[in-house]
Amino acid sequence: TENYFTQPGVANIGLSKEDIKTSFLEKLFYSLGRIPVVATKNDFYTSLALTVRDRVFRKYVKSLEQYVEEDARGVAYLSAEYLPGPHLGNNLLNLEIMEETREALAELNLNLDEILNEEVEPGLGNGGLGRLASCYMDSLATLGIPSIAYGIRYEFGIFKQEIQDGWQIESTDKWLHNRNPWEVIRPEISFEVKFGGHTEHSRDQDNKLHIEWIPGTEIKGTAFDTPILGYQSNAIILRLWKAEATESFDFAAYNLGDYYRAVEKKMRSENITKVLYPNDENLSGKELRLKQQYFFVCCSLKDIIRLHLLQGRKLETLHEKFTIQLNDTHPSIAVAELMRLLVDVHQMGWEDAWKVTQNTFAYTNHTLLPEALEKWPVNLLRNLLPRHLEIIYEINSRFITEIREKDFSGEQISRMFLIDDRGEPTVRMAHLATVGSYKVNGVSALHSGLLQEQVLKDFAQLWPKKFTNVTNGITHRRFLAVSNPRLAALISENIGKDWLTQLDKLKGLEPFAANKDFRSKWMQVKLENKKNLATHIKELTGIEIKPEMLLDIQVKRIHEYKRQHLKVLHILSLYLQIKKDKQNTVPPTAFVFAGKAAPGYFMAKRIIKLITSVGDLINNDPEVNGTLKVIFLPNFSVKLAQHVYPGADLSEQISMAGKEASGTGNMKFALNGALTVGTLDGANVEIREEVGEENFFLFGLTTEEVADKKKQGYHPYKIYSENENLKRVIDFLISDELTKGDPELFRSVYDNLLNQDPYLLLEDYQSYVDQMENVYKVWQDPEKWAQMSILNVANMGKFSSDRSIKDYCEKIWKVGAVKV
Ligand code: DL6
Repeated sequence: TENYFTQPGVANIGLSKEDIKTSFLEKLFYSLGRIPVVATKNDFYTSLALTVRDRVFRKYVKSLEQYVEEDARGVAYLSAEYLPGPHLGNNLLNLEIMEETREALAELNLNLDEILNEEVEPGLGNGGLGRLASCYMDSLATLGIPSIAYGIRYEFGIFKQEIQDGWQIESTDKWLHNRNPWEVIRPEISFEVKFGGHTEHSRDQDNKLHIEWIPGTEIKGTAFDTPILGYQSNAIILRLWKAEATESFDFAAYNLGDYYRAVEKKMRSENITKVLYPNDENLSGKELRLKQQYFFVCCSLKDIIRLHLLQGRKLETLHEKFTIQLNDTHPSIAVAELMRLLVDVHQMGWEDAWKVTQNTFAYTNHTLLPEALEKWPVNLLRNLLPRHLEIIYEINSRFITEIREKDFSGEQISRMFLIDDRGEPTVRMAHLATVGSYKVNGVSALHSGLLQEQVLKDFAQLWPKKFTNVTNGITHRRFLAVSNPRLAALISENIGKDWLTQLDKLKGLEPFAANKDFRSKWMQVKLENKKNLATHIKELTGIEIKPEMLLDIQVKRIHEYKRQHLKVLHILSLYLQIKKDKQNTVPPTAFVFAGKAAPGYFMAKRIIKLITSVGDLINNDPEVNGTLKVIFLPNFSVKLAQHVYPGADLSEQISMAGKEASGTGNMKFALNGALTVGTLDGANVEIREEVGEENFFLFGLTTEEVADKKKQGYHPYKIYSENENLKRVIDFLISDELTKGDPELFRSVYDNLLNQDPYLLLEDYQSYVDQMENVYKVWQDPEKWAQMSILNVANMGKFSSDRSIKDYCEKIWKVGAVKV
């Protein structure tokens, strides 16, 4: 490419202010046919996005050229979810043209921040899992790891959340409404995907078995590519598949009635990539979900094979040139699909194909929650993917033969079966992924340990070396450099800019914690960020808060195990203390919540109503609203998150120990200087280890204590009746003051807590309230708070996604960097 790019007259892709201005106007004139006086804000945004995309593609073609030239081993990352967040700001940072662009636009009387705000983000994920995949793309690109990320181009991403009368109301997310300037369609990269039908077995003259899958329907998957740029470095591609009807049915042969039937069929095919499913609903039996998984896996594997063969290689060496990471259990049908492609389509023998398969895949588990570990009914698989079911049975039978020779009990063997035939027979997809992969990892030290001790215990005994841990990480470039420019600037002024590529350089901040002048600058930055967040809060909810208040924030999906309602119990205890005991020892605090509840998750939606009802009560009560405010920010997204983390003082990470696989919000808060109140769950454990126990507010039972408590028999009612303060709070849930005449409103929450309390809120309540007292004590000593905040940031080096990706490269993938 270099010969091309250095020729005179080649399209201008320079990085100076003048180059950017010229390109921007060219895009406006020639790509959009607009002049400034009639252009909309979206036209300006699109022109700038296209200007930047050219420069990103310039980096991409160079990276690609290098990967091909070096014949490098690469990673294919398969994930059903991505949450990239807005691309524009991040690309400007990574190209290091933020200021040049700001100035170029200013000369045209345009404001960069307003244009950045125009971007609608792709909500192609539910939360942590999809966001993690996006952080990993950033680091893969930055580190120069030859890689390609595959997923689904959902037409409607995660639903839009509005709050009406305190309840969550969902509407569709039309992120493609204004077109998406970042993607490029690749009509030539498309694959047929079969569904249904039956298989036919036959033998040739040499008695070799041939199996043909005669499908019921076929659809087509077409690639849409988005370049993902690393910092000062390479770019990689995010390739998302869109489902389309195949052209194979002959419209001309249809009479009028059949023509409409044919169109209907086309619409049905396209349904496959219409919408993202929420992750915390029971999806077993949701045929469309399985279709989505198979659809994107099939297209991605065919594409990987295409890329492999394109370079003149043999399929037997696939695992030498590619490693495929299964991001959670969602893509695990890939194990059966690769076997099918190798054995049925490419005529490889079973043993050879199995060797390639087992050496190609690696599997990351992201949850221990049984309801989230996929199990597909055998009958559904038989109808939709009949050949895959045969392959799964064959894998199962060979695997069982293998382990029967080992020292396993009958009970262990049946626990390891790929097929669970207690009740309606189902396929345990996590077992398929484990058997078909060369490595299996969890996402924090605690979670990886529990995975090996509980969910995949027998497999860990069988293959101890197969199991490992890679603690999650986040991209500090998006979550500090882009979203918290004030703090980023203060850090760089004092320790230089190396932290952008080596986060452990933040350690250099440690001595500054003792410097009064620095502490004051640090807290001034925080205050400015809090003012910015207060403006957003006012815009989104109409509620005013004073930026000097303690901003105590919990943002994440709403789920009982994450215990947003434990925070509510605490807020109510403070409220009742002020109202009934006329005692006000609480510092002025704004409690901020945000997060979506799965549309079919009754309790989670109730918890949102509980938060907003407590908010209505407190925010409208003049006796307390100078001290307490309760805010629920609607429609949490990456974009909104980028305003929230920089403004937080206190980060709430209060899940019941053993339930949160890792958490990554915990890392984003701490990186932005918030202190954490949390349990020993997920990555909290490692965050506390890094920042020091004296800089972390710990409470609650440990995982072992939770297990013991449950074993002994847990009696929430007893705790309630023995703790007067708690009793008053719980009773308040069904009081007229809160429910405004509808005593049933929170009855389900009340009953659940008193009768089952599966997530031990009552057990952990007192310890939480006590630790919050400690938080308030420290908050009243601003110098100490500032010191702790600085020490938190200084010790966040471990939680960069660059470190995670290096761990994957070393411990799992054995892939090296190819830097441009
Ligand atoms: O690993 C990313 C992220 C973790 O940080 C969260 O703790 C974990 O809950 C999440 N897992 C999922 C899996 N699906 N479900 N449910 O989203 O992964």
